[in-house]
Amino acid sequence: MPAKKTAPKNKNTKKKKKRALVTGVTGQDGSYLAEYLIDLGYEVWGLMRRTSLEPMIRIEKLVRPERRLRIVYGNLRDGASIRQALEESQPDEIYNLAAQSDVGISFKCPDETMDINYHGLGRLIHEAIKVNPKVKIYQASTSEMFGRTNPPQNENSVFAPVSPYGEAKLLAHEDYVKGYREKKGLFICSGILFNHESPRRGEHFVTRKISISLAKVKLGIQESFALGNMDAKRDWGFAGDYVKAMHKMLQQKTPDDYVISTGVSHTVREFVEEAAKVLDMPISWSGKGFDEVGKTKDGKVVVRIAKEYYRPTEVDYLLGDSRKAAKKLGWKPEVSFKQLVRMMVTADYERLKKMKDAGLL
Ligand code: GDR
Repeated sequence: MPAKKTAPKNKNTKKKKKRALVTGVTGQDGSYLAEYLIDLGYEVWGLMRRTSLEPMIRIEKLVRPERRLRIVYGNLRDGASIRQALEESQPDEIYNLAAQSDVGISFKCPDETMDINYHGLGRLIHEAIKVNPKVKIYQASTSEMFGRTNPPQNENSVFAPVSPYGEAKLLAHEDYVKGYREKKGLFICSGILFNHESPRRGEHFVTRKISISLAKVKLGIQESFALGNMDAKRDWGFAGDYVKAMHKMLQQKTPDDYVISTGVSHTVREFVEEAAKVLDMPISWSGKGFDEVGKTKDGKVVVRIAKEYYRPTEVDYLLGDSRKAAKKLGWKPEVSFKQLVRMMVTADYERLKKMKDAGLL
């Protein structure tokens, strides 16, 4: 029998690696996304601002060096620098995660927040379509755009932001995501992400502040800590789950917007309670308003309220309805609230314990 003919091996038929540019790569989401895309076989470029700090010192903590993240310099506040970064990285997909992302700080720096979160996306789009008109763009939108709209919030809910952060993100969503998609045919998606946390969360966000502070209390490094509004309700998910949704959005035939959330909401107070339980240090509350305190079983006050952590205007209740993402993207969160709290608290406790044992704290 004649031998079956096999096609000659041709090196040129090797599929070209997809290229992704991630802005905000040093942040929580950027680091998870970069790792995820590298594992999927992407060539990943991370946009970083030039600073006097040696960048690899910070980035090594976030993305393991053997995964070969490529760094390109640029700043969303400077169009020319973005252009150079795009020319060098030649991305098929751009994930715009860079932002002034602290809602509380946005009241103190509204102009800077607007410049990065709104105009920054405009600069990125203008340069990106010159370099590659077919580029696909993911924009990090946010549940803060819903502001005071009643829960549950989904893609059809009214936007009513109450912070400079939420306002800037909403303008970016309306003018650049919807505007460029509808009028110019750009492939651009908004991920309307509800709060998403992890052991890599910035230390000023409330979940990480709680996990670090309670771990310090447990280890005897700190006596107590202060919080602001503990009645605020948030729909907290795991950032590692959420970056998968970002990628899925850009793999669809048509660009669209998606709410990404868990559909479960808790108060800040409940987050404290759950975190304290993980440390086997249950907390009970007494007093009201600014006089409320959280005490351990032996009566030690470990949580206080401080006016300085209240915001001029607050988003009271966020609860996402991400049925559209489940149906169209096949996306669902995998980590529950309890698992998330345990993950964060355990990571901080173990890290701080090592430092304490080594005499560093
Ligand atoms: P948020 O997150 O504003 O929802 O935005 P944050 O963790 O800062 O606040 C959550 C809620 O906790 C209340 N709070 C405190 N917040 C902080 N940071 N520090 C405190 O001491 C404190 N005490 C109470 C806040 O008032 C608020 O109600 C995050 C950011 O990541 C945004 O960039 C993102 O778009 C949204 O989540 C989805």
